[in-house]
Amino acid sequence: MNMIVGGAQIGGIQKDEGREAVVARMMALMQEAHDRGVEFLVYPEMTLTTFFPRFYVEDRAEFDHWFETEMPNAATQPLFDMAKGFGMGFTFGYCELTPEGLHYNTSILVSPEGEIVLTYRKTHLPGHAEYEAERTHQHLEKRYFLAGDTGFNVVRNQGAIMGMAICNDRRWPETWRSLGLQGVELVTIGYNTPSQNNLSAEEGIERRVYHHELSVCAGAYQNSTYAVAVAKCGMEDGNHMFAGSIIVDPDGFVIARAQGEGDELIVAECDFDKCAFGKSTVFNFDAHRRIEHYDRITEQTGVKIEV
Ligand code: CDT
Repeated sequence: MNMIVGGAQIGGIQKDEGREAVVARMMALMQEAHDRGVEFLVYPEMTLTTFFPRFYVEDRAEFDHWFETEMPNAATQPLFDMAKGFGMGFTFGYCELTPEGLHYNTSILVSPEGEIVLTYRKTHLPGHAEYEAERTHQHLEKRYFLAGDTGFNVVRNQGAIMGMAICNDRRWPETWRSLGLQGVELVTIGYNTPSQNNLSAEEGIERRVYHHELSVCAGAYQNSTYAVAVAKCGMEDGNHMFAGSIIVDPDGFVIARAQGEGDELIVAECDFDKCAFGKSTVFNFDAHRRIEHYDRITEQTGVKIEV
């Protein structure tokens, strides 16, 4: 079964840029995607706002304006309407504030009929919760978000088994295997990755981009699935985030790659029948996994050295 899949990379969003302006950019990419035959489109993590966890506020309620209390809402309804008109499925990330007052870094998957058919709340939150004066850059996701409560689920959408992960999740094999064990055929990943956000002078942008690509290619190969990883990138409020949006096939090869750091569409035709080869041979989980040796994966969080 073939599907033309797109990744809508979004260039930097500045602090003062309103949701309507961002949605207009998303719709321009959706129009281009439709013109190129895209049937399912992937947008980044936190698509609607600047990547505000780089900023510290003592009273976190001052940042509630970055969060959405309903979805779709007035700003995003035109995007939902456009997709429905095109018969296109899509996914994007945003900051969710629930009626119970809980804050999540969330991604939704929307069917071509305009229904939200899967919601995912980010599991692996990088960074820290308090201001750290010794850092050159703050990364305060643990201050502004709760760890997600959904776990990694899949949905059958447009004939393919789809699942979502968000940014830092892509670096963890547990993410991929949780989806792989449900037969996933397309993993979507939105990300915002600062080019500099820790104290290590050695870790340049090339190494960061390599680690991103390595993680996505390995995850796709080891679970025999397509993956679409899409950046929000470029300069945001004087801070750089790398681009590097890619579509990867079940062999772990990059089949589409963004060229720049701005708004840009990448497109690839995915043949989901190709997922079956890896899933039935070297990664035939039923035949080859040895769960009797995997207890540590779920019983232990950090490293314990006992020798
Ligand atoms: N948004 C997000 O999760 N970013 C993190 C930055 C970690 S610093 C290497 C990421 O894993 O890309």
